[in-house]
Amino acid sequence: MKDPVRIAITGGAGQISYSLIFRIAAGDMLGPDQPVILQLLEIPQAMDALNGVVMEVNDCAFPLVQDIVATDDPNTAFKDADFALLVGARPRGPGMERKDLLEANAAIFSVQGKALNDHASRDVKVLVVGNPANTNALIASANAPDIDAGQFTAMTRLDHNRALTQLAQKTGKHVTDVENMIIWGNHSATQYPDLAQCKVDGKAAFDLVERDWYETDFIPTVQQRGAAIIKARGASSAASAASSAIDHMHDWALGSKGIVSMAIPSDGSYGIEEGIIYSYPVRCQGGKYEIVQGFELDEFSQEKMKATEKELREERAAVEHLLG
Ligand code: NAX
Repeated sequence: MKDPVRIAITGGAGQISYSLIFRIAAGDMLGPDQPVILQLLEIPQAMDALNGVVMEVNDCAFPLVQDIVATDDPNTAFKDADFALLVGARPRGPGMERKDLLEANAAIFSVQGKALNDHASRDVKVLVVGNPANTNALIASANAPDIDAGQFTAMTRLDHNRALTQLAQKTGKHVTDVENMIIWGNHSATQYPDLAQCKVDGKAAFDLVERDWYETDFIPTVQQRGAAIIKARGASSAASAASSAIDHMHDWALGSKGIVSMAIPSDGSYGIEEGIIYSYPVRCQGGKYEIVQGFELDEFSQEKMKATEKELREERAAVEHLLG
């Protein structure tokens, strides 16, 4: 049996974690031969609820779970963490402006960035799920100068998976027949789900779907899917978000089958400004991701990519004073 790895999860009593923790414990993220130690973080007011979750994990008698830590102290939660899934965040309250939301979360993610810097494994893989995810990841990274910035990522895999299904259903094929799906930019309504490089069963997606469907149906459906789930379910995406977080970490740690979307620090690729966390097409191998280069971008794509880049630059400007 392998040595256990330490997995920190914040927002452990929240709705995403109610699926995420159990699937990680079952081995879905790192495989059926990888024991885990779960290190769960909550705010003090939610510790009773978190302890209830711990009781349930214990009641599952998962063979892979070696230990569970439940705490309201980020320094304890991130101690020696090999993986950190930052799910807990401050939701938008009544009357809260976008700027207030950014600031409230910036406060949380700067504290967590420092705690990761001081206590986590130097190789920790960080995934930020809590919104605004891209900018929260930037803040955490800015507060963790001793950890390589490339180890801070944000989640656009849910958008990627949503896009796969939309295209597969439209073309009467299966998600596994779709290659080269790309989500560019921010995990927000400005994201750009791009079909220009996509193939379904080896055929160019643009030969199979109409341009009009792409522009007026596919793109807005993927961009607005979160709101559609809230409308239908009365609560935001939870199990699907957890599943995508598992896909993101699984592929990063163990390798991706093809191209997947990850929000990562921009290195200037595709003309995107450095210093923001931007979703790119990547391939993962040997515990590392690499941006897939060389895609040709038409004017339509470039415009959409710039629009979502602009939003990320504005988000960064709103929290600049917290970036250290
Ligand atoms: P919940 O409100 O159910 O749970 C969040 C939990 O985080 C709560 O239990 C809360 O007490 C805890 N929390 C708040 N501040 C904390 C802190 N400083 N330290 C530790 N825990 C803290 O939200 P849930 O539905 O689980 O969603 C969590 C986050 O994911 C939200 O920000 C949400 O917007 C975001 N999402 C991101 C997605 C993505 O694709 N990137 C999709 C799904 C989801 O909307």
